[in-house]
Amino acid sequence: MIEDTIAAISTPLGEGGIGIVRLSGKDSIALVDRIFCSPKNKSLKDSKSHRIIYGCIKDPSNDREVDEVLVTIMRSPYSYTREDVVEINCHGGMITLQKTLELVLREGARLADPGEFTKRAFMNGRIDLSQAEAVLDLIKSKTDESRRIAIEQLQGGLSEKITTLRDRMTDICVHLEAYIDFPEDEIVPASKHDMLETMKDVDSELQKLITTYDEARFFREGLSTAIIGRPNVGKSSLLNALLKKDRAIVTESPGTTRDVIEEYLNIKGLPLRIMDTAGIRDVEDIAEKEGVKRSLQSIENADLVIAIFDRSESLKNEDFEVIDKIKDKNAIIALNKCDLLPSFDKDEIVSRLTIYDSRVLDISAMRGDGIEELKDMIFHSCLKNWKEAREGIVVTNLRHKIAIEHAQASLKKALSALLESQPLEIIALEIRDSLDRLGEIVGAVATEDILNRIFNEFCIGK
Ligand SMILES: Nc1nc2c(ncn2[C@@H]2O[C@H](COP(=O)(O)OP(=O)(O)OP(=O)(O)O)[C@@H](O)[C@H]2O)c(=O)[nH]1
Ligand SMILES: [Mg+2]
Repeated sequence: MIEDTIAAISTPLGEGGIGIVRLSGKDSIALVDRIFCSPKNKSLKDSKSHRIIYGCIKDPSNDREVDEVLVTIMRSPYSYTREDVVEINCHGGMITLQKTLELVLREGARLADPGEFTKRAFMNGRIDLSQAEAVLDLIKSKTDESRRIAIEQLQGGLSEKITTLRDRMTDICVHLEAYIDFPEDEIVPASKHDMLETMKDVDSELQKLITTYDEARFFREGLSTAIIGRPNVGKSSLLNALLKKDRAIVTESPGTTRDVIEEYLNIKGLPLRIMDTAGIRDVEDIAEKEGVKRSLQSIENADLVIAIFDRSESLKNEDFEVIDKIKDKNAIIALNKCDLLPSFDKDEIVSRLTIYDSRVLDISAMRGDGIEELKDMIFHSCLKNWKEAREGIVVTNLRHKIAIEHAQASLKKALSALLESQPLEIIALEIRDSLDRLGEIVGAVATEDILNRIFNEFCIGK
């Protein structure tokens, strides 16, 4: 049983129509009662759950009104945290909210830590750990697709999947332990066969979950994409064409862009963090040199590189340098200025790379030709398995992926131990380990350290 009552401002800082001070804990109703008064002197304590009561917040030290409010009470266990929750809907100004929070703290509430409301929902068993993390994903989602994945996880999609897999492994464990307890019994071939089949099947289910991660991560964190090329090929023009606005400076003189320019773009729900960079060439100018250095860094860190070449001029040494830099990167080749006469064959580039023809296209950043095709290409270049993945459960969280990988590694060890007829104790040990790893995802096995790391990412008031 958690003893103290917590409080925080749950709405964003700044001005708004309303702002909410939220409390959770066993004293929250009595506590707000001491600073609240309704026109008919109705006390919150006597109000039914899930009602909204009109009144005002008063400072008991001087009996002055602080704000006119609506108070919602949600009694345990039917609340976000499963504790008594009170939400005070104030006018949405910083001072009224802060003053109300101050009074609540003065009356005995403690300021909530980041994510503490959600942590209580977890501690009190309303949601498991993966669902708590989904709350954060939902708040942070940047596109409709990332929102969809988060809400599915919040509703328990991943938890259910993990629980089913754990149940199947627990069955094996129980079976094995029965044999261990009666060492005179030989393991019957039929049951060994069944165990092997189950283990192989669980293994492939785990593998499927792991492969969904990379693609899903793009929806959550965004796909970082660098536009690169030698000076003057039209990198900034392409950025502007993709954004449909004049974001970056475009001029006819090479070396216009010096800094990396970063913008966000939404392609069919996929959030793209797109970077326009300085043209790559050997220069003496200090500022431009630094720009080139940053361009090269952005190639390193990008999930996808769009390499631009000016097709109206023959390829130059600097172009070959660009080709060299993207050799082992996930890349798309854009041959720009297709409104002009071409001066080289695209094979001159493709033959130097392992890229397929399907990753090369003609565009005109100036006229807008090929921009929609480029967007399609960006989407598909990173989401090869997405169509199948989105129909099932998707893993979006690195912590979950690592736990699944560990679980799979232990399961594989158990599998080969069983095949090699090693002692059953060893097999059982590995399966137990695998179970624990999966348990970390839902929080069945969770250390204080894991919990702190997760909830510290939340904002205060959630
Ligand atoms: N004809 C034609 N000209 C283009 C096209 N795209 C860009 N340009 C021109 O090419 C020149 C260079 O364009 P930028 O977008 O500044 O090129 P950049 O690659 O960003 O150049 P740096 O920032 O100097 O590296 C400008 O004069 C543009 O108008 C195109 O599709 N067709
Ligand atoms: Mg530029």
